[in-house]
Amino acid sequence: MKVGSFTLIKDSVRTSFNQQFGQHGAWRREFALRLKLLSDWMDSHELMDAAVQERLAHLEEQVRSDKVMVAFVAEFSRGKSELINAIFFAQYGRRIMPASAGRTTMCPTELGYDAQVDPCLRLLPIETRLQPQSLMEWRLAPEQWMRVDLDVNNPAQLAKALEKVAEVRRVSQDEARALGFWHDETPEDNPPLDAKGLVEVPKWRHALINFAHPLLKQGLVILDTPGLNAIGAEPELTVNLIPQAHAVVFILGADTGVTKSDLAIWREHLITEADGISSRLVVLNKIDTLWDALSTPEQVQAQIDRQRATSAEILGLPLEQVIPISAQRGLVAKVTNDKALLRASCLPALEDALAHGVLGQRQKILRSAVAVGITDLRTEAARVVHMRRRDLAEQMLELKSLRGKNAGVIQRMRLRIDQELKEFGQSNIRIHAVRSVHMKLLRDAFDILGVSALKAEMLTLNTSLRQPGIKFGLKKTYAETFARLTTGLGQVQSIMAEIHSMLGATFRQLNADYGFSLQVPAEPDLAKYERDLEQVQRNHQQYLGVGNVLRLAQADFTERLVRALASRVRVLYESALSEVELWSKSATAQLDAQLRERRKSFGRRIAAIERIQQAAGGLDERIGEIEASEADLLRIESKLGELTLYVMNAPATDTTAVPLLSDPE
Ligand SMILES: Nc1nc2c(ncn2[C@@H]2O[C@H](COP(=O)(O)OP(=O)(O)OP(=O)(O)O)[C@@H](O)[C@H]2O)c(=O)[nH]1
Ligand SMILES: [Mg+2]
Repeated sequence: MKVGSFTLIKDSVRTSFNQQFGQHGAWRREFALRLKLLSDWMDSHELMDAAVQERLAHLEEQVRSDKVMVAFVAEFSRGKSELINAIFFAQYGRRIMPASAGRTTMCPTELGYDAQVDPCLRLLPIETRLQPQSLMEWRLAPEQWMRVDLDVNNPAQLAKALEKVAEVRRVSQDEARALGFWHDETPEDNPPLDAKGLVEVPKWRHALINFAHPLLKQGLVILDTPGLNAIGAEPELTVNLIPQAHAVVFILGADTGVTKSDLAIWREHLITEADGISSRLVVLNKIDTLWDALSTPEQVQAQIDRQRATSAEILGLPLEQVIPISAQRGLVAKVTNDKALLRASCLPALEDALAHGVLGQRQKILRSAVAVGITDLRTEAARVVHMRRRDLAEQMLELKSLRGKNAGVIQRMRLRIDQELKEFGQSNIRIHAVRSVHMKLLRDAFDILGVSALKAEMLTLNTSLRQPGIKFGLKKTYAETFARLTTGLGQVQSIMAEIHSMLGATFRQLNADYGFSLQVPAEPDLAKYERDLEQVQRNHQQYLGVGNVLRLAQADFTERLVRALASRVRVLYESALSEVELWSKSATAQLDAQLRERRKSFGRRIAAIERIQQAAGGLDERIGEIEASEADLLRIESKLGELTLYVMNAPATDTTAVPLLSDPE
C-alpha cells in the first residue's frame, strides 16, 4: 500500500476510524460524480439557468470541501500527540508528531490538506501577537509564515520537520508580558525565570501542516493543542477554533484521574450546553501504567472501571463517553502488527466512538443539506418543463383551430400573435421597476451585515471592554453587543420578507396576465445564525468567566479577543448573506427563465404561421412536430425525477471496496 510513492507497513491492522472516514469520503466522491451527471444533463436540455448552476456548484462545493475537525485538548503530557500518532499515523511505522515526557507541543498544530499547496509545515512566529491581526487574517497571508517543505515519502524527515512545533525561545520578562505569557495579576501561573531572569515561551504561535495523508485528503482536519500555560493568551483558540471543531477529545491520565489543572482546561475549553456534549469524548489514557504483574487482570480492570466512573461523574458525562485506552501501546501494537496488544490498548473502541459520533453526524447533516438543495432544483426544473408543455398545448390548440381555414383566417391569427407579443413587451416596464426596488432592498441587507457596520460594532465593544470596572458590567456589555448583532440578522430577515411579498404580488399578476407559473421560493430562515451567535456569545463569556477577565486590562489582549470575535462574526454574516443572495437569485432567475421561454414560444408560433402561409402541408407537419416535442418533454420530466433521486440516494460505498490507502484520485 502506498501514500504517494512511500511504501507503508502492512495494513492488516486497519483501524475502524480510518475505514469509516474512507467511507465518508467515498460517499462524497460518488455524490459529486452524480451531481455532475445531473448538471450535464440539465445543461444539455436547457434547464440550466444562472441560479440553478450556482446552486449546483454550491452543493458540489459543500460536499467536496466538507471538513471534519477533530481537536485534541488536555493538560500537557497527557498523550494528545501520542494519541494522534496512534490513530492517524501508525502506518508510517514510527512517531510522526513529537511526543515526549514533559511539555512537548508548544503551539496549536493543525493538520490538513490543501491540494493547491505543496506538502509543507508553516509556522507563524509568536511575535505576530504584537500585531493586531487575528489568526484568521494571518491564514490569508501565507507568505508571512515560516515554511518548511515536507518529504512525505520519508517518515524520518517528516518527523524531524515536525519537531519544530516543540521549539521555544527565551525572552525577557517584559517581552513575555507583551506576548501574553506573563501576568502580574496571577503570579502563580507564570513560568519560572531562569538564572539570567529570562522566560521560556513558545517560538511559534500556530503551525499548519499540509500533506496528502489519505484521511486529510478526504477532509479530516486534526488540531493538536499544547497543554495549559503554553497557549498563553490566544483567545482565538478558545473562542473560535475549538468551539468549531466537530469533535473534541479531552484526555486524562488513567493514573491521576481528573486533576485540578485538568478541570481548569475542561472548564475553559470544553463545557458546552447539553446538545454539544455528544461531540465530546473523554479519554482515560495510559491504562498500561496500571497493568501490573502483582495484580490480577480483574483487579486492574476494577481500578480502570473505578477511575472511569469517577471521571465521568466529575465531568458530568455519561459513562460511555469516557473511554479508557493506552495510546502508546496502541501505537506500538499497530507498528508491530500485534493484534493482542491492540485489543488490550482499547484503541479500537475509541476509534469506533469517534467514527460513529463524528462522521455519522456529519453525513446526516450533509445529506439533509443536499436533499433540500436537490428538491429545490427539481422544483425549479419541473416548473420550466411544465411551462414548455403548456406552451406546446396552447400552440397545438391554436394550430388545430386553423385546420381547413382559409388564408384570411390564418392572416388574422398572425396579427393576433403580433398583438400579444406587443402586450407582452409592455410587461417589461413593470418588471424593471420591481427589479430596481429588489436590488435596493438587497443592498440594504448587504450594508446591515457588511464589513463597515461590523467594524463599527467591534470598535464599540473594544472601548466598552477596556473601561475600568468592566468585570461587573461584562455580561451586560456582551449582551448588548450580541443583541445588536442579532438585530442585524432580524432586519435582514424582514427585508427578505419585504422582497418576498413584493415579488409575490408581481408574480401573481404576471401569472394572471400571461399564464406564467411563477412562485417566489420561501426565504431562508436566518434563525440558525442567531443560534450560532448565541453560541459565540457563550464561548466568549465562558472564556472570560474562567479568570481571563482580568486580562482585559491589557489593551492588546482585548484587541485580540475582539478581533477573534470579528473574524468569527464576519464568517457567520457572510454565510447568511450568501444564502440571501442565492435565494434572491433563484427568484429572479425563475422570472428570467419564464420570460425567455415565452419569447421563444412567440418565435415558434410566428415561424409556424409563416410556414403554414407558405405551404399547404405545413400545418399537419407542425402539429406532428409538436406531438413529438410533447413526448420529448414527458421523457425529460421522468428523467429529471430519476436523476434527482439518483443524486440524493448516492450510497456510501462499502468500506471493503474503498482503496483507502491508495491515492483517491
Ligand atoms: N505509558 C504510557 N505513556 C504514554 C501513553 N500515551 C502517551 N504516553 C507518553 O506520555 C508522554 C507525553 O505524551 P505526549 O503525546 O507528548 O503528550 P501531550 O499531551 O501531547 O503533551 P504536550 O504536547 O506537552 O501538551 C510521552 O512520553 C508519551 O510517550 C500511554 O498510553 N502510556
Ligand atoms: Mg503534544
